[in-house]
Amino acid sequence: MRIEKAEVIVTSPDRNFVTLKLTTDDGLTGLGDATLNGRELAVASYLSEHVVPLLIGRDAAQIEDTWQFLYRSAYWRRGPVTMASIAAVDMALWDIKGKAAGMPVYQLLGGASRDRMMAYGHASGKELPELFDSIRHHQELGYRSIRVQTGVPGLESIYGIASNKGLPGNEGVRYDHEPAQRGALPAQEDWDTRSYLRHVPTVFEAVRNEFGPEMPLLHDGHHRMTPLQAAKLGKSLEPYDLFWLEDCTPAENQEGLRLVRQHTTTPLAIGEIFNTVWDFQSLIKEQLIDYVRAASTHFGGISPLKKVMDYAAMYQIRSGFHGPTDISPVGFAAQLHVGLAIHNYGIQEYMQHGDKTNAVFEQAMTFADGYLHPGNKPGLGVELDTDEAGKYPYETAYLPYNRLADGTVHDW
Ligand code: GCO
Ligand code: MG
Repeated sequence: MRIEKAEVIVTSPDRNFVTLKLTTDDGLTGLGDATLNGRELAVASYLSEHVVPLLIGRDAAQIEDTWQFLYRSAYWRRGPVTMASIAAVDMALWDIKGKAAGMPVYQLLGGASRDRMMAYGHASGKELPELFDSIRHHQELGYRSIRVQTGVPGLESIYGIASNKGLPGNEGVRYDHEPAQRGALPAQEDWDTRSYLRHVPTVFEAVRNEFGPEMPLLHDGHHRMTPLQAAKLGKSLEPYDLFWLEDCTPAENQEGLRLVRQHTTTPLAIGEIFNTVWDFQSLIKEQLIDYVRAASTHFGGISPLKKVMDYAAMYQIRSGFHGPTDISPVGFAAQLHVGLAIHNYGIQEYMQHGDKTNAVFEQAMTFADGYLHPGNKPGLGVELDTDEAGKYPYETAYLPYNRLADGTVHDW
């Protein structure tokens, strides 16, 4: 079974997606997600200029060998563009292997370790009443676990709030198509860590008073704090029993997590911008985190995701894979198959794609009562409608960025 054709498809139904489609000489097709939010065309070009020529004629059954070949032969290792490209190839080959075997990919990874997978959704509101409405709305959609983000007094526009902007029809309720905004330049948001640190505990107190102690609540710090500030936030949130505090620091400074860990028992999740198993090496070995936030798409695909989770299992660290809408339905399916198969599944972020995206990508995945399942179709269970995809050419879109009150650029 040889790879005969490799196509890179860029489409922008609700947002930009980069998809790799491989076809074998016996007519099987496989899909892989290579979407890198705000830098999509760099990955599309890396794939078409440098990877596609290497794939033609290769044995489609050799997933591990192809991964190692693309990783090691490039010499220049890691980085989001390279790893998203390798991820797309890896996923597409798993998809083909599943179809060849007549089995969903999770069967090839060891079979299901559970019946269904708990998901969490994104509730947000600039003020408490909007936030409470958003939490109720998510409960009505079936979510049992909910991420909570709010505005901060004095700050006009910040990460994670649906009421900042939003597509027509989705304002104030969903954050699904955010945060990348179509347009020639990135939007500027503002930030003040001290105001944030004062405000967030009052929000969680209000949410617990309104919704009770039971519901798992999550929060994303989005890389903005120093280790000391993150330690302080973790401590001040302890009374509200968070499921996790995510990306409390930028995490390039991995030693900083030791300080956070020594000061708080709030569980920590990190890794959505990590690209390889090695980025997690010391964080897992030193037990500085509780959840692995990698996404199959930015982490080199299904193969390394399974490996990092097996390593994490030795330290009782669980999965919390990155599942925003900038992971395409293909990348999302890939990590659902991993999540169903591993023993140390934790939770899956699920923001829900828009209708146009769902028309481009036909999906076997299901979401019911707050739980996900990848479905039982052979392979990943996702097919791409090329006619639909062709209706939506690439549109320039950038993620926002932050400035402090004095004009300094800050982590977004
Ligand atoms: C999350 C993430 C996203 C990112 C987005 C950037 O926890 O889901 O932080 O909201 O900001 O994926 O492209
Ligand atoms: Mg995040």
